[in-house]
Amino acid sequence: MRNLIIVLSVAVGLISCGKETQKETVSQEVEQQVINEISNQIELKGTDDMKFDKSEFTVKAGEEVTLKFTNAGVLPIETMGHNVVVLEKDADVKTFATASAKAKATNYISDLYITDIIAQTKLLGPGESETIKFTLKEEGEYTYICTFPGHWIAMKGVIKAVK
Ligand SMILES: [Cu+2]
Repeated sequence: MRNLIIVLSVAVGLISCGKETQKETVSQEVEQQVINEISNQIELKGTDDMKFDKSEFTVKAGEEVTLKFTNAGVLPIETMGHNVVVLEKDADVKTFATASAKAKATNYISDLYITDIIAQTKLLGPGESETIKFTLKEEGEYTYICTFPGHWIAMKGVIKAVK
């Protein structure tokens, strides 16, 4: 899907010659990397600039999702570790993230709000990957974050589950 968006961007660039605004709109979509296509196979990367490479996915509700997460950075886990935690629809993301940021002994997952968690990876260091599987039973929007201290505000995205 990402490739398709880039191809479209080039095509618009060629046709619009001089219509700068149109070109800019399309390139912003590439930056955000919102995945509109429905697929239960998800690949996500975390980077040294404290970002996920994708901010939105759409999956089928009630069917198993496979999420492969990679820490694509080079900085050490102690200063730039990343994880992915998928939260329940009704979770208070800020409360969960704030508590988890203090839970160093349990790899930044607070045991106070364990029921908010649908799925999680381990805290990963540079070059590490982990694949997790989970099912989003109901339709709706599920937030995912990285719980390493200070990361969740920037490292946050949404998985939309549809029927
Ligand atoms: Cu992180």
